[in-house]
Amino acid sequence: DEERLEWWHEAKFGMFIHWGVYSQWAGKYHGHEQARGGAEWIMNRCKIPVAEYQERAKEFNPVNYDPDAWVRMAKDAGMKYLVITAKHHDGFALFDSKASKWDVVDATAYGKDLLKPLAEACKKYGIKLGFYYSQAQDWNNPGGTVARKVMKEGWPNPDSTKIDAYTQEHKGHWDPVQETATFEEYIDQVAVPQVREILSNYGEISVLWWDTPTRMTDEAALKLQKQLELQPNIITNDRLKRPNFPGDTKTPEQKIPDQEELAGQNWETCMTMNGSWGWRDDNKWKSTDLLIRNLIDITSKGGNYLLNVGPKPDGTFPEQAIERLNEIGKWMDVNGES
Ligand code: JFZ
Repeated sequence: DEERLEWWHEAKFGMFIHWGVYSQWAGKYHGHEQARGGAEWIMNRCKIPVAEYQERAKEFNPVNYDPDAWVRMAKDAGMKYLVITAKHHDGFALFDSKASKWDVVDATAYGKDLLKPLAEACKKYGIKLGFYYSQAQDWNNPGGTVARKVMKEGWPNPDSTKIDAYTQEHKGHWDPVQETATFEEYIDQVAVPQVREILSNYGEISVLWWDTPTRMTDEAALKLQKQLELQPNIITNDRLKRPNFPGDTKTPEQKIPDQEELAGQNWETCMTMNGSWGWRDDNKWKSTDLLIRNLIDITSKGGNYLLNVGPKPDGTFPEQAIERLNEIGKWMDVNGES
């Protein structure tokens, strides 16, 4: 088991990529600036109807997508692995899926698998590839869950005029279409087949990064975990279902633990470069100096640093991200190991 994690410990530094059709909205809905949370949450935060969200996705056309350039930027910054959102909470698959029409091939103008050429580029440059998959929370494929925290009493969603009796009565859902299947049907007909697809069609997959185990059952978690056999050396995090599916790695988010806190464990701090995982231009960009200090702090404590980039809808990295990656690379040339 320790052998399986050897490359991961040596890697220390990786790139997280949050990309999907939410990048089209960039944190704005009908001129309204999303008030809370990352831009990848816009559909939920602003309670965008399923039909409207999917209508706009038809225009998604990242003609400037150059995965070769993405991977080179990661490599030049000293990163050794990359984890991309194969499917985030909006349920949109960046890959060609037979299990749902809500994928890049069937639902967008682009019409081509986005993960295939990325997998090829990773292989070419010797960068390990991982997939993030939102297993429970899915706002478009019927039967997927919705995080309940948005509807807690005393914490109304400032973005929405629709956090009302309807969402209260419908476990956080805001569109009737979302509940036209059961969670079990969603797991069997969408999540399990899709996890099989991403673990079968893209060569070696080194990481499966689960997220938000909202209303997961043991039964569903077991079914999903079973699929990991398709990639015997894969490493997974602790977000499949808590607390009885611990996975291999702990995932402190946006924070660096104290020396003692996670001593002796495998952990990875994931962090944004600005105030959002998905693309949004805000004035919260962290300085390169801070990013490098974080890297030093984390790795000196034995952790990994998974630093996020949120690409734009045309397929390019934000200039602010490119600038920071370049500067980190320059620092690596002097101070990195290899
Ligand atoms: C989740 C997602 O909802 C978010 O969009 C992003 O993908 C991020 C990496 O993961 O958000 C979380 C998950 C866990 C915690 C906080 C935000 N947490 O444990 O504090």
